[in-house]
Amino acid sequence: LRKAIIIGRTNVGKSMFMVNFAEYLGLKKIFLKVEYPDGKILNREMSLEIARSHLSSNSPYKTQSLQSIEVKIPVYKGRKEICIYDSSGLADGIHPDIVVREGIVQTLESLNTADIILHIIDLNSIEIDNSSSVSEIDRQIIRYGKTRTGYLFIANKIDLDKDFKGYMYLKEIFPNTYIVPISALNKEGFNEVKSFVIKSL
Ligand SMILES: Nc1nc2c(ncn2[C@@H]2O[C@H](COP(=O)(O)OP(=O)(O)O)[C@@H](O)[C@H]2O)c(=O)[nH]1
Ligand SMILES: [Mg+2]
Repeated sequence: LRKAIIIGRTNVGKSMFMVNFAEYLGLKKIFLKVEYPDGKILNREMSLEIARSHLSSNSPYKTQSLQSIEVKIPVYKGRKEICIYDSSGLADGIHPDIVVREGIVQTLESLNTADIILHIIDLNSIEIDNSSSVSEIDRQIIRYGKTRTGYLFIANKIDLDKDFKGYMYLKEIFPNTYIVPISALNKEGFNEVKSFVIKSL
């Protein structure tokens, strides 16, 4: 089974993207597999509404372990099953909480075995003409992405980005990186992501 992993800082909309993208691809229900850093695995079934409200929130580090869902994606002559992993957020420096640290280690380890890496940044956190508003961890992931196939840089919350100013600024500071603007909330830009995933399978 091909693996796609969603990574990025906390609160950028990773969990929201996973649930809404799964719905966009035709899922009517979420069968979530949660893998804890200690190896324990839990399977949970929930409606899309419950998944949205339980998995996505504005409290940081809501997602503390790897969680995944299997979705079928339409490809040439049929459908292919892929597994989409939602991960706990990455942060600069060393987080004081051990549970958070373990989650981060788990996220980084899973990068090696991923076929597709969907790296999400929050446009709402970008300040125009302040290049340090793009964190060091995001810059590192972009650099790492260049060494890999199947890497996509996604700029989320375009619905909050007035006149696409944040998106234009990102394009300016990363001129050699393909950036896909989306709204995970409103399911905008999903066709671009879907095409990329299909192309990478
Ligand atoms: N306006 C807007 N809010 C979003 C979007 N995507 C996610 N959010 C909000 O951002 C917050 C963090 O989302 P979440 O999925 O938990 O982020 P995660 O920590 O990266 O998994 C929640 O309050 C979401 O409702 C988006 O496209 N637009
Ligand atoms: Mg999350």
